[in-house]
Amino acid sequence: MNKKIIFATGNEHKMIEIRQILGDLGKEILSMKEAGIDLDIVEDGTTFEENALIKAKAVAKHCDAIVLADDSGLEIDYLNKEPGIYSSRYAGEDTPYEIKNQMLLDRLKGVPREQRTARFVCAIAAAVPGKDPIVVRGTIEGYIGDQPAGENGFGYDPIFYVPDLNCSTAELSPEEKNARSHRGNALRLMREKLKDII
Ligand code: ITT
Repeated sequence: MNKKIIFATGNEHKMIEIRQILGDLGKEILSMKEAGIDLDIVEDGTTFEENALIKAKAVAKHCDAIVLADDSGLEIDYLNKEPGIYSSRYAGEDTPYEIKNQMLLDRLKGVPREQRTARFVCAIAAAVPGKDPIVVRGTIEGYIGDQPAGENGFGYDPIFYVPDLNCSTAELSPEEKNARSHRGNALRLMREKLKDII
């Protein structure tokens, strides 16, 4: 019986969402850093699902725990689904998001609202000792606004707007974002799949 879940991420923002949603599985949830695992994993898959599996399997080799990993990103339809799986590397890994977001806004200048559709995608993979790997996908549909708004969240949140609320996901509280986000939806699917087998 594994008592721990290790989530293969170095992103502290993700860990907050993960702990809130998977907390009721009754397992200790650790980030890779908290578990003392320091790996540089090459995410060379061609889909979110492949990359999530690559990360989960790589970490699972180094521990005897349930390992979860996600790969997520923003797909903008007008830009042929860019930045997609390259979301964190778009315009350079270390480029501040104010600049990355402004670059995307510039590329969409003059494009009408109905052609600014976009979605956040999150694939989560689970490597459970002795079981077949599990992969799930969650999404949230929205559109790219005309300007950044909001201070919450991270990454592309200030430019990603939720149609029925007409505000960006950076203007939502963490609870409001979790309730509808791609990662929230994927984590809830994963929680249902895991709860019977762990
Ligand atoms: P790990 O690989 O260590 O988990 P990461 O930040 O590089 O951290 P990803 O490879 O999954 O994570 O890249 C996802 C990128 O997509 C992330 O850096 C953001 O730019 C964007 N993204 C994903 N989820 C997001 C969200 O909820 N809000 C805003 N941007 C998000």
